[in-house]
Amino acid sequence: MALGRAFYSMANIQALQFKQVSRIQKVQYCHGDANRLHIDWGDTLSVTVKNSMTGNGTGIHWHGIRQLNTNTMDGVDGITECPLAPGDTKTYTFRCTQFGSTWYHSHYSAQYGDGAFGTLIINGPASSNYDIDLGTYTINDWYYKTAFQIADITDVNLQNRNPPPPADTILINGTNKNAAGGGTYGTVSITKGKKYRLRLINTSVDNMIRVSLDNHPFTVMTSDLVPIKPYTTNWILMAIGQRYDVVIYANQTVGNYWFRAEVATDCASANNYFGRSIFSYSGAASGDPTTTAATIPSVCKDESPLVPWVPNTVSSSAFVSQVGNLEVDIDVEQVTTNGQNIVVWGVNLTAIDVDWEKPTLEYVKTGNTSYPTVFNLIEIPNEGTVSLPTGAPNRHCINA
Ligand SMILES: [Cu+2]
Repeated sequence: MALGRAFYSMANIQALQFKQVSRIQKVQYCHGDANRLHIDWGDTLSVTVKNSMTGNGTGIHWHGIRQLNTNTMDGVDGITECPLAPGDTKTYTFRCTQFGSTWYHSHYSAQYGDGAFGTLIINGPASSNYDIDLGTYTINDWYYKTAFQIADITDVNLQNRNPPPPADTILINGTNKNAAGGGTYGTVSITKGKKYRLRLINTSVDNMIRVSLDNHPFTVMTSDLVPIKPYTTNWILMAIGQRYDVVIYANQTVGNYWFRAEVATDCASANNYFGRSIFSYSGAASGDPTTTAATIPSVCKDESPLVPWVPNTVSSSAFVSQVGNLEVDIDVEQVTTNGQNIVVWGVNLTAIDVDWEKPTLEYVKTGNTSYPTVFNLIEIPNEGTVSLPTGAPNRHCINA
């Protein structure tokens, strides 16, 4: 659906229908452009999701969105809700108290790896000036097998202490040419002299990815949903789920320039191919770019300096007084099913095993404190911040 200004209201009603079109078109789970949602900072977003699949549950998680007092809208199957059965609908309603760029995705098993995701822009102040907003620009790994097939292969690999299989290619804004020359490069039209805001999001399943636009350094202005003091870089390293908004100054010779997405092998990621798209100045002749890449970094480390535009100093004394160790690791459990051991993410030496029919939040709502051990609840003494480390591989499992 086309989202016009009329949709920006306190009763912002938008509809998404999840229907698997076909394997090849799996990024079109959400029809047309309806998967790009826009709203203003402070407004209440209301999205009705219909599960039109016939053999899968679903649920939509709003990545990075604070659900203060709206926990039931968090969309995490088995934790805050039961999966939507085929034919079910649910309306997610919450207030957007943050602003910037983010995404939403299915939180039903590995389903988002088949393309069940979209992007969300919450309009608000910016810490760097620009003329034109190009909107969201997703970067993701892509497998020719289904996400559920890849999840099974990954389980077997991990049992043998091997990494997940490499992805087959990288999609930029949902498209790329493959190694055999099939497919299409995405093209972004720009005009010399203008400054463009581009909202980069890594929606991968298992790949950390670096991106760059030849001859055009990025001025980085937000990290996730936090405006930062702008800094300039040729390449940005994006972990799974991360968002960086950048400004690109179209001040180069009129022509066509490669936008590059390269898997970060130094971050234990693996992909059989690479991503390319084209930024084309108005007035440029058509044709593939012949530009050269800036030197690519090879050390797996966070972007820096990430300095928030508005510092928010929080006392760490309460945190320090409660801090404890929480072991997070991949374990091969000595539980055998069909002749194979089970590979699990262990948090505090226990794997989580949710019950689709009895989400954790239901226990809270009914005051039932007899949580099964496999729910892996970790009690914290007081309300407040909990910080968990993340590691490789399958990082999004814990990031969510
Ligand atoms: Cu997420």
